Amino acid sequence: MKIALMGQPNSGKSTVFNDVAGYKAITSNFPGKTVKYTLTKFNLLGQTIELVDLPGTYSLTSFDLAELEARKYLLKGNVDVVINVIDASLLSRSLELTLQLLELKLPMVICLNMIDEADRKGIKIDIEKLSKIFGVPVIPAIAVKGKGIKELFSTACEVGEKKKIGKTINFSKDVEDVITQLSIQIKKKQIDQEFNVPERFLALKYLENDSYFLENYKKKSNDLFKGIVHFQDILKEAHFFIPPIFFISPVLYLNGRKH
Ligand SMILES: Nc1nc2c(ncn2[C@@H]2O[C@H](COP(=O)(O)OP(=O)(O)OP(=O)(O)O)[C@@H](O)[C@H]2O)c(=O)[nH]1
Ligand SMILES: [Mg+2]
Repeated sequence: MKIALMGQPNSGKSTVFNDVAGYKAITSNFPGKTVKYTLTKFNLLGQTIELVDLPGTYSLTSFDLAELEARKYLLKGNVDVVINVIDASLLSRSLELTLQLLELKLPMVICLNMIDEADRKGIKIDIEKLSKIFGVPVIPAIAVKGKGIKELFSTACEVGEKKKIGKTINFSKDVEDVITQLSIQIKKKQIDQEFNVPERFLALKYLENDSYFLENYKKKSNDLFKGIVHFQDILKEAHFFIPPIFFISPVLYLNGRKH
């Protein structure tokens, strides 16, 4: 089973990785690039786990080389489970990436790391509710002390075997309408299959003007490109959104929610 550690910089991914990898880790380069990732193999309950420690990413909307490489790695389609490592003491900021990862519809587990830091700051998190909202297991951990790591990986294996997918969080109705219309067009042209991502994820990326996905789209279908601009205009008029900021809105929505 192949498991990838994804999370924002400094969330503790490498600490989780080193806890299971010890001295066995192999550092590799992404082909042709100087960006490094680390790979290890270990056994868990009779199963061989291949674990990759990806570069820290603040979101999946990025122009930073390391972040793009991490995203590409996930999109290649051979990762069985994503462990999203988040810093419990910086929950709101961390969830921006979590919401985007959920849009990829890959089996996922959240490692709610740095529980000691959150405690020190007096932050209390309702783990069960968080897990219910996202539809994925949330495992509390203190990676520096090795706490929660065993449970994290046994849960990841279970999620990978059952191919359990989390929930996506809805935007407001008018935004959802635009996403749905664009998704239908993407599906019709089978562009989602080309990138091996859900059509909804692609629709969001196009609305954000993501250059990586946009380049290919323009070449294939210029009329659809015009359609994107039209949808962006509708959203701009109603929400004044500047594309990358768009994604933050569900986080605000979650914060405003009574937990
Ligand atoms: N207090 C506390 N510190 C932690 C915990 N886990 C990791 N750290 C510390 O947080 C810092 C960042 O950890 P890393 O594992 O390097 O984070 P990373 O996610 O790999 O960071 P990037 O590779 O830059 O994306 C290190 O100083 C760790 O010792 C934890 O559970 N509690
Ligand atoms: Mg690291």
